[in-house]
Formats: sequence, C-alpha cells, structure tokens
Amino acid sequence: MTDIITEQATAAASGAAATERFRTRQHSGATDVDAKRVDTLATELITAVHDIVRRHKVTYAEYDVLKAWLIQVGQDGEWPLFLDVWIEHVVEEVASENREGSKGTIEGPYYVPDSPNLSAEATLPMRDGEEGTPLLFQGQVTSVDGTPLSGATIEIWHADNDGYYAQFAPGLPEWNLRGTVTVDDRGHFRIHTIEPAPYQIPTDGSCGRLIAAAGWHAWRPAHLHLKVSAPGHQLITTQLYFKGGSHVEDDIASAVKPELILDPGPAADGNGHEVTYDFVLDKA
Ligand code: MBD
Ligand code: FE
Repeated sequence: MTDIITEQATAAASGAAATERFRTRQHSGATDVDAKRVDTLATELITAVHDIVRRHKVTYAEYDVLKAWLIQVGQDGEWPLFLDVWIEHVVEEVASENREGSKGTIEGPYYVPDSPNLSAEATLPMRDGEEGTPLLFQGQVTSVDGTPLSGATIEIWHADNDGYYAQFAPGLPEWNLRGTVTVDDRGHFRIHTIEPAPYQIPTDGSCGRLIAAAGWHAWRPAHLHLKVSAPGHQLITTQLYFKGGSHVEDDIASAVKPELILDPGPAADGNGHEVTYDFVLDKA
C-alpha cells in the first residue's frame, strides 16, 4: 500500500492518506444503523444547529463561510482529522462508561493495522540513529481478576522526534515506530523505542484554518498510541502521555486522562528513560 504514502508534508496529503486508510478498513456503513435511530440523531443534530443560528443570529455571510469551509474539509481529506480531534473523545467516553479495566482514549486518524510482529522484548522498527530520548516501555497485561494474559498482543504506534507518523508524512520508512508485540507467557512486555515529540495537527488545511480563525492552538501532547487485546477480552484503544510535557493540560483533542500520564525515570542501563505501565483488560 505504498501508493498512499504521502509525498509532501501537507494537510491535503496526510488528510488523503487518513481518509483512504479509513475507507479501506471497512468501518461498518450506515446500513447497520436502524432508521429510528438515524431519525432521532439526525433530527437532534439539525435542531441543535438551528438553536445556535437563532441564539447567535448567524448571518448569511457567516453561513457562507461555514458552507465553503465544510466543502474544503472534504477536499483536504480532513474529515478523519476533524472528527477524531473534536468529536471522538465523547464517543469513547460513552463507549467505555461501563469498563472496569485500564482507561482507554481516542484512536485518532493515524492507526494502521497489521504492523510488523515483534516478540515480548523488542525494539520498534526505527531508522539507524533515530533521533529522540530512548524509552523502555514495559509492563504486564492481566485480566480484571488478576490473571496474566499470556495470549495478549499490544499494537503500538507513535510519532517520531519531529512529531511525524510513518505512512502519513513523507520520507519515513513504512513501519517506522509501529509494531505488534506479543507478550510472554506471564503477560510481560519490554518495548524499546524513543520518546515521541508533541504533535501539531496540520496548520495548512481546513482544520488549521479553523484553529487560526478561532485563536486556538493546534497541539497534542507527546503520546504513545496502543491497542491491547487478548482472547476472551475486550480490546482497549488507548494513549499514554508524559508527565510535565507540553500540552498535557490543554490537548486540542481533549484525549488526556490522569490515569494515562506516565512518569518515566532514568533507565536501569543508563540509556534514556524507562517506565512501567500495566494493562488490565475487561472480559468480553
Ligand atoms: C494525532 O496524532 C492524534 O493522535 C489525533 C487524535 C489527532 C491528530 C493527530
Ligand atoms: Fe497521535
């Protein structure tokens, strides 16, 4: 699928890649949603917009700006970015409301399935001399009853030291800083990687124009993305952040939770940092 690797670091290029990825993952279509439910949700959404128009006396000039902007979001391929930054966190909140295990948070637009398989102690695929502070991320996967989950897998993906994701920014090896780790027979893992940098969502596309027009900032704190799964258990999609890092307190995507903030210490081998974080999965 190298044909969708972006050639330029533009909003349109990474947006097109994210849109194409979403389509090829065959997310369930509208046909799965009951007509009554569509009626309720669409009516309430439209009515909420009417209320805003009345309350703020929205003008034709503003209506036309909105229309032009909505058209452009699609042309930039930025619907995945827009939705995952400003809407997904509430969907995740509702979806995980009854879970007891580890906290999850949003997936975001840059997940790619089928990353290279790695063993329980492994180094993520990276370039020779990959920039960034080395990080040993280790822990154990258990069930809510404490049983170690020897069959668990951990998919991990994150930005590099410049804040770029492989397959969504140009010039990076296809699977850079992406891998699927199988834990050992006691559920343990030791993943060697580098600490990602804070991430700024593209400023040259429609989402960037909204941010600039509203006087917001475009930053997400540095984060690791993870999907943790095991037979007979619910998959957790989550992210982990770094204590004291910039924008941990004001993530543009509202996806930080206190339980998800790591506090790495010096690595035992003297090389960078290490941190332990255990995942607890709910039964299916
Ligand atoms: C990201 O890396 C991300 O995690 C989210 C949620 C949105 C944009 C970029
Ligand atoms: Fe991300």
